[in-house]
Amino acid sequence: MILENIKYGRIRHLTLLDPEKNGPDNVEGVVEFINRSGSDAIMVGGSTNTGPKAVDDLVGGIKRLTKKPVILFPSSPEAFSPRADAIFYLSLLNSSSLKYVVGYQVQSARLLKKSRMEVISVAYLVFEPGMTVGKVGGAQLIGRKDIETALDYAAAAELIGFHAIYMEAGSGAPQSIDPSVVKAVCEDMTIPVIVGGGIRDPDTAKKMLKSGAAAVVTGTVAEKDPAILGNIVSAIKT
Ligand code: 1GP
Repeated sequence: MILENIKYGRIRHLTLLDPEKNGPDNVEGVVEFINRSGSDAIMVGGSTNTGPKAVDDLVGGIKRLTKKPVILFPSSPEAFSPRADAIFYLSLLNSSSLKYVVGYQVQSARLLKKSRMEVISVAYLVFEPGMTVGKVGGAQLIGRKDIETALDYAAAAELIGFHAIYMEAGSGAPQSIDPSVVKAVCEDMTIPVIVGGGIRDPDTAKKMLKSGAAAVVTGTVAEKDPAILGNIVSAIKT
């Protein structure tokens, strides 16, 4: 079970691959780096609407190259592949658009119930600067140091019954969420907290885990500087 593995520290680092930038024909190099780095799982998704073919082709391509679990991180119900091991069933709690809070969940629920995929319900919280997901998702961005608002959302996520929380600053963010916010939220939570967006060096990644995050996500480093990916994963695991 992927959720259990996140909860009990067996999945501590996830690498995000965007189907818009990666396809079955060019993914070999990056998956080789992921395999070598020791990253524990691969998330497939992006902020822009990606069709099922691009997602399924990428999942299939990844599956041929690694045994690591593949988790869908969908921008819409279209971004689905039955070949993935699990899906982050996202509710963007701080979106001003009902579609991202619950509409997409309603559209995909029956299909997911029928599939044999592990469905992990995730309260998705987008912080400043938010980048593309902040804009596309209509997020009322939470300040990167705004502990009180983060605690409000996280407590609501726990009481509503989400399996996990994903707090992120947006892919490509120049700065991650402040570790003080991660610490305050994690101290108050019984469900695992995953952190991503703007994490580009081993020190920041380690700080997130020391602050109580169950796992961190990196995307941009795998595309821009795969060598750093190995350093980040090593730092997390020591
Ligand atoms: C986005 O956290 C991921 O959900 C990846 O962010 O590309 O900034 O690493 P980066």
